[in-house]
Amino acid sequence: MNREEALAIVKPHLKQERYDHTVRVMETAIQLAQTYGVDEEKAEIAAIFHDYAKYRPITEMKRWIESTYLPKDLLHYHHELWHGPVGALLVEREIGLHDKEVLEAIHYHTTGRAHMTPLDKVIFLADYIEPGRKFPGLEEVRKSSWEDLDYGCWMASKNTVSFLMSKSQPIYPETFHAYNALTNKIK
Ligand code: DGI
Ligand code: FE
Ligand code: FE
Ligand code: FE
Repeated sequence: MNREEALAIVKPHLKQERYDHTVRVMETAIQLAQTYGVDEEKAEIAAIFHDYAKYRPITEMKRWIESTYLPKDLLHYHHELWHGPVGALLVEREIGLHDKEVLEAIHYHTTGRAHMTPLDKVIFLADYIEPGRKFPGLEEVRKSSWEDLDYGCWMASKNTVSFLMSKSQPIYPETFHAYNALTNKIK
């Protein structure tokens, strides 16, 4: 599957603004992959499909979580966290994409996880820094992202945790696991 084929497959599943975000994540992910010696084709395909399940009805995502191997604890957290894991499942089932590394990068793109792979980090960070994003503190993260992949991910993860805490939101364990593992990794 080449880039054009993959984009054509994902397009009908997304709104225009989300499709435009996807293209920017793809471009950013390829640049990060080139910078850090990560497989560019895997970064491209994972980026294209990372938000594949973003617009599935909440009830459908809930059913996929209940009826498959997906972690049941997701059901106790915000449904915004479901589209990554459900997306990985559906990209495998509906698109027939079986690359485990790509599927895991899609699965964990929102929360991160402990001991993220380089491909996980590229997708997690590209989703955070793509040029259409506007978060407080983003310019600093953008700058670090091209100097040190772990440091960039750590800053993105730290910002997300701080933001959620400032809003008194529950934080999913994997989000903390990502933050803790990255904190131990940077010096
Ligand atoms: O799908 P996107 O909008 O491109 O981005 P995303 O998949 O990274 O989702 C980002 C949202 O997920 C953002 O609003 C922060 C939220 N989020 C990330 N980790 C957690 C979380 N929300 C809660 N409640 N708990 C988390 O641990
Ligand atoms: Fe997402
Ligand atoms: Fe993200
Ligand atoms: Fe995204």
